[in-house]
Amino acid sequence: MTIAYLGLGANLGDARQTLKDAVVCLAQQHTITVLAKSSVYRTAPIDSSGDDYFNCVVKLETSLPARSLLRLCHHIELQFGRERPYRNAPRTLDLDILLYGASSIDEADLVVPHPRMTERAFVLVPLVELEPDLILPQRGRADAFIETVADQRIEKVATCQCMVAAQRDSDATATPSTKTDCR
Ligand code: A4P
Ligand code: MG
Repeated sequence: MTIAYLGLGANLGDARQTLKDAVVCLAQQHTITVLAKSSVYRTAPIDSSGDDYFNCVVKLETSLPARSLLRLCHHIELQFGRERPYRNAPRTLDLDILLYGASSIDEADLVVPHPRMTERAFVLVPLVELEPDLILPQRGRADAFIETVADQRIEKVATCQCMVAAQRDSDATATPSTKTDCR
């Protein structure tokens, strides 16, 4: 079994819902156990165009070799309608392997750790949220790179407050809650 971290990104369609559905899809694979998921972040496109992205990072345990995990990622991307008209095009879903155990892989179609992960707030911030003390193979502490991407806009998406609202509404003396977006 290997611990791996995947970066999820989307900026086409209902991107925020897609991230949620993609995590469920990963968790349904018999070869994968999802161990943790970061918050979802709204992020400015970096070297890309279109709407803001939604991004998150998932920590998982898998019996798959790295290459098979990549194939699975591509398969799931396709299921979510991924098209590749050009590099860094807006996308319904992108699944990147950020880390695969302590492995360093440098092959034509698979490079791990992901070569651009330390340049991107949309990867570093959710990753460090999940693992504050994470050490990257040959690169040192992940959190040390965060100040170098401080100019990239990223904001945590508020989590659902439904349970809090339901509790408040059950108290007859409380003001009824406003409708909450649960996605
Ligand atoms: N590939 C090589 N290594 C990996 C890896 N570790 N994980 C190959 C996944 N794929 C890997 O990827 C292109 C090729 O990279 C694949 O054939 C695979 O074999 P792709 O998903 O087809 O295309 P891409 O995602 O456009 O390319 P790439 O190089 O992964 O782009 P980046 O650098 O990941 O950037 N801005 C915001 N705010 N949020 C984003 O999520 N994403 C990108 C994509 C740009 N800007 C963004 C975001
Ligand atoms: Mg990709």
